Amino acid sequence: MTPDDLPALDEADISGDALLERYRRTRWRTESLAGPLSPEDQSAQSMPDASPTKWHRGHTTWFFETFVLTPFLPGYAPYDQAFGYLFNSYYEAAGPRQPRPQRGLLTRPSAQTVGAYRAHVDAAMARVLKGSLTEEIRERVELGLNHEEQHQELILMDILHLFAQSPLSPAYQPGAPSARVDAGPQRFHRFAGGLVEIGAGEEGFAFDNERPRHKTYVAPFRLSDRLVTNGEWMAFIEAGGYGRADLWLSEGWATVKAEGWEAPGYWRREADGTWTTMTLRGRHPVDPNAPVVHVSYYEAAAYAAWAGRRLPTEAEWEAAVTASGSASLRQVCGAAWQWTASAYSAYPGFRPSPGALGEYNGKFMVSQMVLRGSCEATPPGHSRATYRNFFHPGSRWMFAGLRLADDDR
Ligand code: AVJ
Ligand code: FE
Repeated sequence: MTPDDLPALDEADISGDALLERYRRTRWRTESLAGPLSPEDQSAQSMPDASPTKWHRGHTTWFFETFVLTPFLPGYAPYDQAFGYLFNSYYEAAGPRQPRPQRGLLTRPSAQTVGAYRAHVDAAMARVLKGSLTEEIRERVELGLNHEEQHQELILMDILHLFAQSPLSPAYQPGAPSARVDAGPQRFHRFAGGLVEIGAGEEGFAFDNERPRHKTYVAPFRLSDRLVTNGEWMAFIEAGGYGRADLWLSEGWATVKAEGWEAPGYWRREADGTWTTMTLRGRHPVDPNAPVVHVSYYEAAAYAAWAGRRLPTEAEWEAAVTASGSASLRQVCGAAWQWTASAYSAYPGFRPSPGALGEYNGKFMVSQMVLRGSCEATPPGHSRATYRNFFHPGSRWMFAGLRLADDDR
């Protein structure tokens, strides 16, 4: 049994007991995700952008220790003074840290000791959550839980990347790929646009980068009711899409050449000419009806150019999924993150929080693109219509695909 099998919690219940139950379930879910992985699986790092599972388990724990326990639990003794250096990810204000590309060199502490660290912090967090909670503590716990959910997805992305390097193509979760379902024709729905409101309002949890809610003008547009499929991507490959410079952004074309890209990440052409791909269930034939995943922004933009369409802006995406009658849009959440044409930057009026937590999202607002929706690896209930994911345009180890848009002409 995992926390996903339990009935959903009432998110409106803001009592300390409810927060403690959410805390326990989120922490347990991380440990459930690590459950199928051996200590060896958990300590390897396959590339600079990916982290070992053991590091994710330690870092999410450090987050609660640093931002809740140390400032708010009188007399709290950190589990180990050295862990600040090991498990600080990128917070300059929190001190120096192990360089990200070298997290895989941390053979110590062992996975078992990281488990003990988690238990130590969980016991102290239970004391905090059973005491009287100020608004500030509540907000930090809430942020810590949403942060841990982001790392739950990263655990799966990163382990897939690691396992894809293995000649054994190990399955994280053995089993058959999900049943093939006909994707059906692609339909473009019209949206009037106009002056729309996007971003998260004051109520409820949202990351700082989703705020403030604000007005923005969107010209009339059209948006596909579904994501681009693997079958459609094969047609792009067969049409020589990866060899036509005219379809690509300059940086994209340079990356195609430098990396030798000929297909989405993890795709491999077998001796019989068919495509297979690496999934969390091991290596399987590519399902032509499933949404394409593991494509970079560069590839998504080239595909859109080839198809005679474009990617939606994040405002178009959000306006469309929140418009009344947009129930006809399929694969909004859960199928794949969807690249948008929007550069990741601050909404008008955005102010990062003071202190180290102000580094959470704001300082990354350059040279990355926004993705909307969520994917199969996203924890249930984690994403929302205003959620802004972001990655560099050349990254493709996320479960990212695309939905096409067009001007309404
Ligand atoms: C939003 C997925 C790009 O991976 O750095 C984790 C999530 N933020 N810890 C990242 C995150 C802080 C973030 N992404
Ligand atoms: Fe983090």
